Amino acid sequence: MNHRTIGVGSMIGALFCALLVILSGCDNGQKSPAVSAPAVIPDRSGELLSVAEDADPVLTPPLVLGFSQLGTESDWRLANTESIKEAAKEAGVELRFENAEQSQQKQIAAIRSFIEQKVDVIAIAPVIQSGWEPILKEAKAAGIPVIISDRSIDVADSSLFVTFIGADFYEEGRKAGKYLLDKTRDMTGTIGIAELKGTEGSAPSIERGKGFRDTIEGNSNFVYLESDYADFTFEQGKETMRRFLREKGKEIRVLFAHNDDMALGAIEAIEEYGLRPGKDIVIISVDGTRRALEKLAEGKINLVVECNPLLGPNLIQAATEIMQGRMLPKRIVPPESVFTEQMAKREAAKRKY
Ligand code: GYE
Repeated sequence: MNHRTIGVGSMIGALFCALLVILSGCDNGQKSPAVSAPAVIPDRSGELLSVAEDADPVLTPPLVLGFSQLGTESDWRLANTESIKEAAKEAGVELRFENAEQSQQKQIAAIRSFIEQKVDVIAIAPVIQSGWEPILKEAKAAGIPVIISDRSIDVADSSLFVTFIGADFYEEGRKAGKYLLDKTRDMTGTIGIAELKGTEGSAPSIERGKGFRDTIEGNSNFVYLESDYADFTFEQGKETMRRFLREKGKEIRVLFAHNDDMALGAIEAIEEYGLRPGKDIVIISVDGTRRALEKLAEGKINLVVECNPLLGPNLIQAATEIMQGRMLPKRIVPPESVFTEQMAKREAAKRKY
């Protein structure tokens, strides 16, 4: 048996909590059977029975969380993974981690394997927005609660997941657009925009793009000269920006990059081309990684809209609360701001990722 041993104090605490849950009849509104206190998890009833048979009630299993991460494409993603691993470790949660390398098929396979393993909770950072219904139905049928983390999904039946923990990408796009309106208010003539979009079909790319467009539309000075997907990576950002410059060269006055890595790649392409990033071309980016804040401090990026990758503590807390039968909000949005050139130096110095 691989159950962890806990102290007598925690055992009394756990029994007390279990009793409270039973007495209060509390639930989290989910049909999932895994909604009671850890001591009475139905999906693991076999194991719990064996605890009783062994007459060794000081043993309790750790919460098992299966997490399907979408990939390793950016500094944001690496910080996100680190945050989740750290938070799980601190809370004594057993994390089963799978990296899908940008493939939805791999994510679906990982989720199916988590179902077979009978994990307590499944969390998914979904690479794209659509196509999740069938596998989420399988998880629901198995009684395993699902948390959506980072990127939103497009499903008609919202009972297929317990909560979505992630940023408001539309608002991030709006912040970028508002800054541009302000920054260019004294510019005359046509203002040519290039846009580096993230992964096609992904929530942050769709929403950031929309928030930005909705905010600047109505101002007839703006013209989209170029807009293409660069998969949120440095390399593709650089390659795609090289092409934009070859095609539209000096007409480009603004670059909106949907993340920092693509902006950093684009900066190299702009310098190669002989223009000054941040001066000849206004650059707006999203995330707030240290490398981007350093470029902001150098004046090579003009604004970084923050997107917070440190979702680990929220995610682990949500998984724990689900297992305790607590009610969770359907949406949990981390606090986020923007970084301007003035604040960049100070922020870059204390940035961990
Ligand atoms: O902005 C980007 C990453 O989903 C919010 O994905 C995340 C985005 C983030 O690759 O850097």
